[in-house]
Amino acid sequence: MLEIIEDIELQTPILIKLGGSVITDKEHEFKAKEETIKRLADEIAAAKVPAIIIHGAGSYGHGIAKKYGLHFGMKERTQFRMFSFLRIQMDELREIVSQALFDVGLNPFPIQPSAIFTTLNGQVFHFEDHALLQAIRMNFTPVLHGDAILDYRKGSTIISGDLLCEILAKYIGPTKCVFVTDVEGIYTKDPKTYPDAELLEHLKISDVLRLLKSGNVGESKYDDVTEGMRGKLKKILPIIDSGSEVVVINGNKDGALYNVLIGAKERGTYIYPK
Ligand code: ATP
Ligand code: IP8
Repeated sequence: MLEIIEDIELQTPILIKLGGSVITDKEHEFKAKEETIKRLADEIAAAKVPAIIIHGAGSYGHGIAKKYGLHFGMKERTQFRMFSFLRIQMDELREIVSQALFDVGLNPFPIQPSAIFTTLNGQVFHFEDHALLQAIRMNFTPVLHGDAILDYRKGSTIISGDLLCEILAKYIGPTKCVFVTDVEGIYTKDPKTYPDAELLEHLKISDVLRLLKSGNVGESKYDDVTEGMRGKLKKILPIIDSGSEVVVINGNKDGALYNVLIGAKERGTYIYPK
């Protein structure tokens, strides 16, 4: 008879959101940036911290979701077909990320979010958490991602990796949540459009609320059904509320993720609970 492993002390993992803007080429549909993914995997392994990896969709998901309105729901035959197609693409991207983590010696536990979450009118209705919790207890590195989800009322919805960070932060209470994107953090306005935009290195909740009101934090220029950096900021508020520190950094910069994971100095936006 096997001993049941369920009473191991839970080591609080750090949540790492690998943005679709870093791990995929947003100029070309279904193109992963495999070298960047390998380097980020290397940095995660080198930091030797327990982590949950949540990745975005980038060019594997936002284009199809937008074209077929899968974030609004499903009524037509083509949409059902495209829902399946999008799900397969996300499985493929998750496999690339998981394989990279495996190759650097970690033990990834890939999880398909659409198999453990359902929604009702876009709100999470059901979350089957047992395998995820057990994977954390057993020191696996869970890998989840933004996904196309079955919705009891609308047929389908899209949940972002950022929303998964919010849900898991409330659930697990990580000390830190790191958002890895293609810019160095949150700026006074979109740095890709405005060269005079300034990086905001330290933010409090009141600053985040002010930024959201200002309308200066938006989407990238590419297809995006989850509100881009603005959507991220909205999810960051409840994450901060749950007591976790939030950091936004540039994943295209060598060593930035490693530095943040080990608590070394790194350029980025730091948002604190107090
Ligand atoms: P995905 O949603 O595919 O996972 P991601 O999480 O990596 O992607 P995006 O949603 O692409 O990130 O958001 C990052 C983009 O947000 C940047 O490339 C930038 O152009 C845009 N952006 C808009 N406003 C701001 C701002 N005020 N500060 C920083 N970035 C901004
Ligand atoms: O890239 C979106 O997740 P995100 C998921 O984290 C899909 O916003 C399938 C578009």
